[in-house]
Amino acid sequence: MPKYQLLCPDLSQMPWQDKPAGEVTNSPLWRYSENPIIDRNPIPGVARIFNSAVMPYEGAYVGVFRGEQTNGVSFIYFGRSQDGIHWDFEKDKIQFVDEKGEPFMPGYAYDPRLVKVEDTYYIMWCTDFYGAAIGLAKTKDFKTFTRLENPFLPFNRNAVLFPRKINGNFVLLSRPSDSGHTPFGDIFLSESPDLTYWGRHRHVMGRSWEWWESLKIGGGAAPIETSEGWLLFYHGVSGTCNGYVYSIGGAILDIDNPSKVKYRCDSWLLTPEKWYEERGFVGNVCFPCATLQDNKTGRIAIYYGAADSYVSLAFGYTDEIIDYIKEHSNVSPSDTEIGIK
Ligand code: BMA
Repeated sequence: MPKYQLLCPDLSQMPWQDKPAGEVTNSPLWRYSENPIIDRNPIPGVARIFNSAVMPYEGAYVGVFRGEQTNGVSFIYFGRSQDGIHWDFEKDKIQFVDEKGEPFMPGYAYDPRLVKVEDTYYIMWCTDFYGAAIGLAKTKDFKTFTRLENPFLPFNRNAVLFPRKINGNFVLLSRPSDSGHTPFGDIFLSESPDLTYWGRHRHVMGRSWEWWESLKIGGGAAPIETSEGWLLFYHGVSGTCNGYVYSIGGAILDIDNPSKVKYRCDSWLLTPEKWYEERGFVGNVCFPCATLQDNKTGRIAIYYGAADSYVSLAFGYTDEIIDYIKEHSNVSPSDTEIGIK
């Protein structure tokens, strides 16, 4: 019986591989031995798929994938999988329409997240709104993708919805930024009753004194509801003399008031170490965008982009991840306050 409960449906057939015996990993996570699961040139005209999100759907899996075309511009592509590991992609990018059914395509789209709230699936991505901003769309059938109004002014990235309303409102994490490669950044939270009007903005957590996340941080996978709070996998960036290094971090947010951080791991949970993370279009990037989890076993699979070139998988048990975050927790006064000034 797991110590901490995952408040999510069973997903006993989710991708999984046991922890390799006798390996020092310095983390409660371990990598899938067959990584990367999506290699280069996965679709005609698309050079790389990375930073992508998946979801269980009708007994199998669907996903929204960042496909960087051979002209260097990213859009979102739709894929299906029977096992969550081997993916079939649609050849054309997702064609978004507006609420009247008219074409409403972004100029570019990258780093999609996919979250189900009630009976609807939402996609959030970084869109072109006179500069980098948050794009938002919804679908119920993965056939029609209806793009909604952009929730925020530019510049902003790394939006991810919570998988249920909290105190009656939709809640979205985001990371205000600049128009370029953003050498700063904290995670904020905003609420909306209708996904059109957003407010009650709160600071959740900032870059920390820990060197691995001292430059900027950004939301990653949709927060996972557990008996201990919202388990958040996010990315933390270190600015080294050789460029940015993106690692995966972990925190636990208060269940009713998620702008309060209960625990925050002072050490990364996964950092670039394998060839497919260190070497690629942009080396030294582990960028989490989605998880799958099973409440019976407490298993979690993390989907992360590797080196802006591949999609990879890491695994862990909820109990071990939460215990590790608690044992290595270092929360600052700005993490634990309500987040408004
Ligand atoms: C960020 C985003 C991510 C990317 C990362 C590293 O600014 O653009 O898509 O993975 O940089 O290049």
